[in-house]
Amino acid sequence: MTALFARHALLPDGWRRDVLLQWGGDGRFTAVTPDAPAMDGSESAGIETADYVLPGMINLHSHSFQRALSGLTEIAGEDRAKSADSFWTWRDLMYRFALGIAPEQMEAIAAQLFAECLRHGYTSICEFNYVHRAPDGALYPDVAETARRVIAAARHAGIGITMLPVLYAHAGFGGAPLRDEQRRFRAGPADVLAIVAALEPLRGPMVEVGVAPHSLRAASVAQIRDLLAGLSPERPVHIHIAEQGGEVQQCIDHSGRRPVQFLYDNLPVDERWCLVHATHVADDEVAAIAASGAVAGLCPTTEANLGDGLFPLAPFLERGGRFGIGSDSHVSTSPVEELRWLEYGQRLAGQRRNVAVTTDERRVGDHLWRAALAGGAQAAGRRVGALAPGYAADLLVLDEAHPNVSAPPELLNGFVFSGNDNLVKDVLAGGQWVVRGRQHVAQAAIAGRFKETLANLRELRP
Ligand code: NGQ
Ligand code: ZN
Repeated sequence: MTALFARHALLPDGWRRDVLLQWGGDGRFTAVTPDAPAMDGSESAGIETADYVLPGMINLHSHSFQRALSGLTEIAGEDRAKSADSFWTWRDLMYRFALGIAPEQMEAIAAQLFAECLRHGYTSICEFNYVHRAPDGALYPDVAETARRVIAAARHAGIGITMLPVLYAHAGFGGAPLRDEQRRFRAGPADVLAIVAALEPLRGPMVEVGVAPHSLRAASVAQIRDLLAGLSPERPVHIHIAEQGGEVQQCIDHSGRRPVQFLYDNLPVDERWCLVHATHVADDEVAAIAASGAVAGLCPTTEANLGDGLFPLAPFLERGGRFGIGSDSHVSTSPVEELRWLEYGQRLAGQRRNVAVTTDERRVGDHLWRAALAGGAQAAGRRVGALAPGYAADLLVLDEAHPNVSAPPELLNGFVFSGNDNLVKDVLAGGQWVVRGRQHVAQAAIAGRFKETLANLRELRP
């Protein structure tokens, strides 16, 4: 099957009727034709039909190994002082876990994560990969060992991936040496470029490779410059930018500037950049990000889980800012939940309704889905996020029989804001059906390996 007839499909110019979608063996759409002749009896013509079809979502921020920790850090420490449990205490637990995982375990965890992401409507992922070294801190014989494992998991599950090997050199601003428990993360500009070079043969329609300076805490401006000097100019660059109040203060103490200001003062930030957790931003920083065309990488469920704070979405959208969503620590693997939290956080903080809209698009669900597709595609650096010729053949078929699925223009608002059932029935990624009838096609094998891996990792878990 290399074609699908959709009675309703979300194309770049909006909802269209009777769309014939065709793709080739390279996993890209070859033709997308609205108002195609009715396909009654199409089954006999060998063409499958669907009622409601939309582009698959891009998950622009993932640390896949953290999927094995989700749900396990929700226990308060014995010290009940006001700030005893924080992002930083969570990070200590996460570090302890990261120290003990073997590469094949990373692969098993990532495969489970990616299958879940696909079932919920993500067809692309950006992996911010920083566990590079062996538990004793030595390089693996293959510098790209862990990156390769995560890419293998993506291939197995059938999700498109942008691998972002991480530059990680310091424990804090001003070049503080790494802590012992960060020894697996160590990678300078030359190490990251060696990983990028090793992964070069894996690039293709389903795999892209960019880079990620971990944060302004973990990478100096000089190191980021060296990294960029060695990389083709079109490759994506992601960075954690201003997630916690504490790191904003450390940046000010170190440089006299807030993180986004410091970044823009020192580096040429443009459309290839994705600023992950641009949570704590002043008005001039909101304006700078929007004007630069960089994507704000928002991860609302993780940011809520870790007590980060709220990104000022309304002023950012007013300035034409671009954003996408990521599941980061994977406490949720649903784009619906991510988008819902994004909007609801703004409503709660502002005591108002219907924030993520524009004058042209007043339906919140529609604006959220379409804006996150565009921003996510830009951050992924792959031709994804549109049902259009030349783009990856990634699409979702929603369950037409479900009471929460109604015809456009209601469809996306119902999908994003109504109920908790997963409305994604079938998923095509890179021209392959990877989810059928809500089941991932390799679910039993992937889940079996994941459970076995978790059992083996039991003593490492908090
Ligand atoms: C990470 N996660 O790299 O996994 C980070 C925590 C840090 C989030 N920021 C570590 N959510 O920022 O130092
Ligand atoms: Zn992150």
